[in-house]
Amino acid sequence: MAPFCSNMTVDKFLNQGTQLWYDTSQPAHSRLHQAHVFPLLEAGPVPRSLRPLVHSLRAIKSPAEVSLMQTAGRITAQAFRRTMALSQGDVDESVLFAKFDFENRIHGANFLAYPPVVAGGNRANTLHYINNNQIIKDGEMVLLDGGSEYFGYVSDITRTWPVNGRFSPAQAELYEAVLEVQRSCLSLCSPGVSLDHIYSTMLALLGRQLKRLGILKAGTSDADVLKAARRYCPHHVGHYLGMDVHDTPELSRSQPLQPGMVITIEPGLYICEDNDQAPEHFRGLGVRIEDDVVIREKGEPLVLSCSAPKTIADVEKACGMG
Ligand SMILES: [Mn+2]
Repeated sequence: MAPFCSNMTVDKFLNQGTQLWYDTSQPAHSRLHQAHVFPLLEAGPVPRSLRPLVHSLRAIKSPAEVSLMQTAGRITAQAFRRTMALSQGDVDESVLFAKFDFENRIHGANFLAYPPVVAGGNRANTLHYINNNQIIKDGEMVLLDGGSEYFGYVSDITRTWPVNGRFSPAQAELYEAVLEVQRSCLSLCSPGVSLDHIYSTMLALLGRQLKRLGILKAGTSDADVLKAARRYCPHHVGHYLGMDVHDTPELSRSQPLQPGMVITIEPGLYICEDNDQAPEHFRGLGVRIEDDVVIREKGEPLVLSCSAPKTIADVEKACGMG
């Protein structure tokens, strides 16, 4: 600290044309910043934050990092399987929450990566619902968005399933629609494609499904279909994943994906129970399916969450294991 603090040293340092790296927007020590650093910086050139550079380094995972994320994904996928097996008609969200937490930890996760969403019935339509304390009725679905942390790296997976173990025809129809879109989005996960591009594809595909399901009228204009898709899925298709759940936020989602990046793919359709535009049998249903994906140089992306049941047959089978 001492030599750096003298004005002379700073001037000399800056006169050499050296770039000063310092994060003025988020200083590590605010009192030190106020008292000592800020006065020195006022006169000098604008320092640059290292944050964007660190984020672009963090975005590309080494094989060792991928392997930690693979373990996080495997543990959480297994926790989904066991939580599905426990579900039954009329089950408390808190029971599924506790089971999911237990299964992650008992299989080696350090802790849950974030407060999970355990949303039964119409509560699935509240995006960040984390009360997780209501009864899920027989015949309703539960949306569980949860992830674990494994030695600094996280998973972030969502599955939606009927608590009584059998999809009703309407639930199955909506679920298949989201699953089809999710699969198409997964197939786009390759180098050179951006998250924003996958997002616009998702909106177009969801729009087509909304028409097919009769939620939108056949003659709806393309512009209105897109608008409706944004309304029925009011979140992005995914985000970068790594040490944080919403990792490297400095990194734009419009930049092309590169091998070694890890992202989530999580389309959803949410139809509130008070939506009188939608056919009655879909009201109160909300479905999201989320996987964690490693971008690879060639071929298929590596899906870290692939062992979490996803097809209707696999989900119903997992629910029947209890
Ligand atoms: Mn996510």
